[in-house]
Amino acid sequence: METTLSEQLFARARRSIPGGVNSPVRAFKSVGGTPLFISRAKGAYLYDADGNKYIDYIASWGPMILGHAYEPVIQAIRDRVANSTSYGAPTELEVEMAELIISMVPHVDLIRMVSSGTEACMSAIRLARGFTGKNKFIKFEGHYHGHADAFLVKAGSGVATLDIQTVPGITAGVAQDTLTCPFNDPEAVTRLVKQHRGNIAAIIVEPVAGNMGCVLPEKGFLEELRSLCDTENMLLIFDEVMTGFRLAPGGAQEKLGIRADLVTYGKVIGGGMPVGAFGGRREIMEHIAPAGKVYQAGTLSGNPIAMIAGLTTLKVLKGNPKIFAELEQKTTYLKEGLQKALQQKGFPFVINQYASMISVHFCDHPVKDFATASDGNTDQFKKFFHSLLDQGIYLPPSPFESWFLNNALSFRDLDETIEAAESFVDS
Ligand code: KE4
Repeated sequence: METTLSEQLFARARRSIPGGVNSPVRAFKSVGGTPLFISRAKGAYLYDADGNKYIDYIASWGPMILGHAYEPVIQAIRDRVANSTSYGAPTELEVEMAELIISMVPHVDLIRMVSSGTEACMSAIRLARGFTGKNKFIKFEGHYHGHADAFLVKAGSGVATLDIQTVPGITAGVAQDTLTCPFNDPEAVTRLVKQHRGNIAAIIVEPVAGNMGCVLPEKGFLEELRSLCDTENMLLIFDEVMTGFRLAPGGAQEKLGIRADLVTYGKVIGGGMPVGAFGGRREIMEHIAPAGKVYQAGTLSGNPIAMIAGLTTLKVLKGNPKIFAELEQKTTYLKEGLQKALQQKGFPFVINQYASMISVHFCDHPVKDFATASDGNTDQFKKFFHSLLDQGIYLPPSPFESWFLNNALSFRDLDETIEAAESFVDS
């Protein structure tokens, strides 16, 4: 691929933006090479500054579930933007959005809009602390809940990609209240709870992990977390920034049949615009200011343009629930095709899939937590990533990320992806 303009843009960007990007995972640090500067996108396709076309498996890290420039979303934004872009005052759109989300997901009576998944998760932790009066919380190694200080302890996504085990700037005072243990290890969680009995406000978990590749909860694990939270007076927080409105209309709570006390959302609910949200049952959420004293705020929270983009996206998903089954069917087709394409190449690999989340790991063992996700052949992933990129297939540039399918992907696109994997040579 000719990528001269991306290379020139990256050199220019590095002169004014740290690392040349506004979010580390975009920098291709772990796969090497020059990040592509995207100029436009439509449906399942991205087009870079040099005019190269790519089949997109990032979907803006999840939001573009309907595909890029989905006409009803674009039209809704066009119609709304003439009425100004922000007021700093309540609007009917925010009420409609809250009512729509509450109608789609279980166990949420009240919901607060914010502008990112990070804000949603950090607010949920603050609320859990304010509601229970306890300071500590448990997160799992390799799970990523955004870049708030308390979460940057053994985190996934870009933190794992850049292998930053201890993030400078996170004080001991903050880190001491963040307890971590391996995902899918109920004994480790029980030991931690016993060790800190009476001091843990919450357990926050990605119910299906997407930030160390796609890693599924093992049978009974989430049920064990639910039971521990019930017996130890802790809140179970499902971080559904990725899984929400992707796995099912009601997200992981619906798909897995597990009740969370608080749930965080992001990505899909903004339709590509900056939106996050956190919600739960009334007795907890009523502690949030101004109803209660747990302060949380945001200038652009519930922004009307972001709301109309998210509302339009969610209405399409609510009105066409078959989209979830279509996405799952396409992902299963892709997994089966990749399985066939790679299995005769003589090197070990594992493909994890859950609904429309999927990841390929170059290793000879199951990937069930951060330790096993970290034990893959990263050089082989780099070569695989670039081999497919050179063939017009744009995968997430890190082995510590889930791929995200969008529903604009055709079976021809999937076949092209499988054919590209067939021609991958681990040279
Ligand atoms: P944001 O603050 O990036 O909107 O959301 C943070 C977040 C919270 N929870 C989960 C489960 C998430 O996956 C994320 C963000 N996901 C990454 C991709 N793995 C965002 C991409 C990026 O950092 O640029």
